[in-house]
Amino acid sequence: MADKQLVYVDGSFFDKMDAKISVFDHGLLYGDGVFEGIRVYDGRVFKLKEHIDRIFNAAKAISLNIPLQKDEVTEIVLETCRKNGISDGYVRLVVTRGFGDLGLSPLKCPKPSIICIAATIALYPPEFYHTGLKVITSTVRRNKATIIDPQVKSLNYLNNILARIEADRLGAPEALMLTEDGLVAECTGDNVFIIVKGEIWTPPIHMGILDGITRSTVIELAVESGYTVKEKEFTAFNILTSDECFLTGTAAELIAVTELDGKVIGTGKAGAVTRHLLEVFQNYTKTNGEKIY
Ligand code: PXG
Repeated sequence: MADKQLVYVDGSFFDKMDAKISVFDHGLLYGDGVFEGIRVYDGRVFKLKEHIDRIFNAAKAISLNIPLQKDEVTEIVLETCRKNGISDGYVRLVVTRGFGDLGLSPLKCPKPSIICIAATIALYPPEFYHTGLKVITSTVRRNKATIIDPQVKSLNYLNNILARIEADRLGAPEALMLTEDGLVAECTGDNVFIIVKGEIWTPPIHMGILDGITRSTVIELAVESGYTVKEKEFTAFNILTSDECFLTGTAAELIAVTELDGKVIGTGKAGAVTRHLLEVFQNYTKTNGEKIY
């Protein structure tokens, strides 16, 4: 990693302390914008095409016209990694609605802003992958797709932050979020899976969850490895009575959950399927991704 952190903002690279956008940007004033969190492994950007496609879809869903082509945004991500000498780390790509006035209407925001930050990443301590996470269920329900669709990875993350505050207060590393109907949706920054009698279950996207890129990758790898994977609705009861539960996300990769609200899941340790899939996933990350250099 280079000494100085250089941040891309609208066509130029700035020193970390000089990388700024306007206080009139609707990204700040209203959380109006979209973002991606992307992982870099051994000089390759993992699932870059999928992240670029997802941010363009999210932008489209909120009528935000990204003023560049996909290949240009792809190059911004790669160049930001190069400028910062990143071989392993994390990229935050942000598109805001841009400079506007104090009214809500995006009609007053002529030009979206594009920001790209490449940094190192804070990971869970390695022992958590053996002991598993002790997760709590948040009283905050996940946004309904008909109100703010969780498929849009928007700059408005208050729903998740409110759940994370509850987890922090209880000393838990993640919070499980339910739908308004009390079905399992996802965690604040991770998708949820359980193992039931040898089958792998995960909630379907239409329930109102983020279409996680790690989630899709794990489903694909699990099917290739011979597991039966079902996208189906389930409740906290199914988590508590499951053989194993794990979360997937860009930062966490694939990590066991061994307690929910103080109740032990399975053996209370990371289970065999979870450990196997983590190994398969980590092997996959070693050989896949867009080369930076
Ligand atoms: N659900 C939500 C609500 C998320 O925000 C995931 C699931 C997992 O998706 P991916 O595509 O990463 O497999 C996310 C992703 C952070 C951070 O800084 C959060 C995410 C990703 C990277 C970093 O907390 N959330």
